[in-house]
Amino acid sequence: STPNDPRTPVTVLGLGAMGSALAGAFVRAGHPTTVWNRTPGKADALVERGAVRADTVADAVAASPLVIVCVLDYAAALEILEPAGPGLSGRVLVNLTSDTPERARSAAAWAAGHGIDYLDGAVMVPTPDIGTPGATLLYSGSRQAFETYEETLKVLGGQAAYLGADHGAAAVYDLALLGFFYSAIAGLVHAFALAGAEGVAAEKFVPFTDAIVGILPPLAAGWARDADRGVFPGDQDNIVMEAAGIAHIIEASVDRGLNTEVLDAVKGLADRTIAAGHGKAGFISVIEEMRKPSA
Ligand code: FVH
Repeated sequence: STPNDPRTPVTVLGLGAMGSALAGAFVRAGHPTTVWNRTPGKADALVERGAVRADTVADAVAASPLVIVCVLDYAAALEILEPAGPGLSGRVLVNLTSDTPERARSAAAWAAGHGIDYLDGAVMVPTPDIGTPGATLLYSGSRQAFETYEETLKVLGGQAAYLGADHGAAAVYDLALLGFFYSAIAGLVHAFALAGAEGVAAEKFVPFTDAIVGILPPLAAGWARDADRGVFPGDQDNIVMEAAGIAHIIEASVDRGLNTEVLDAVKGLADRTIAAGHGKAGFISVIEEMRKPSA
């Protein structure tokens, strides 16, 4: 088969929740799929569906021109890949493990030293979304590898975005987006706790969160423009007003014996921004504090 043939053989190393979903999508799409995992039993369900279990990493790598790795972190990925380095030479390696941009760049240097065409990547969706047209996966590094296997990679998620030749770029986007995600879900859990402290069940409360979630897309687009320009108009929201609002949430939380660590951090950023003389600016102006190391 040619690289652009939808039946390109694919190898998946790592069969945790995400690796299994990735391999499952390839099997479903009709790709000859070879799988390997440190704990071999995790391949059983995939083998029943048509995947081929490799006994060793070397056998797994030898089976396909395109090798995907998705494990806990880059230390685990390199532990798996290093002994297989010579066998990977001349193949395309796509690393869908999450880690730091620095580790992505050093993995790229390792791959270059072994003649491996290396594409770094990040999965931006949960496992049930893998294999759907709307699923976003980010890639950076070898343009040739991306263009050669773009159609095959779209089996994993229809929104396959190539972010450029810097192998660290996908990890930068990944960590920035995950930082946003974790901060937001911590706020959501606090909201459940606060409503719950007054006997409001989370399931009764949750439909109202749509009002907040719906604000975010236009707000993000406008703030992105402000952040890039370094201009923070406070005509629609000003940070003195917002700091007062955050203080009310903290006070009500303390009164109910709830944890306020997440909101304390937000209030600290707002207070330092006001102290720096930006009280009339909008909330996006806290970006100046975000750009400094933590106190
Ligand atoms: N699951 C998700 O929803 C998220 C979505 C966004 C992207 N992440 C990233 O994907 C990577 C893998 O995550 P995962 O969900 O598959 O993780 P686990 O289910 O915990 O499986 C971990 C696999 O890693 C293997 N492993 C760990 N350490 C080693 C090692 N030293 N040597 C070899 N393999 C290792 C582990 O093997 P085993 O324990 O089954 O033998 C699993 O295959 C991750 O970067 C997420 O951030 C997923």
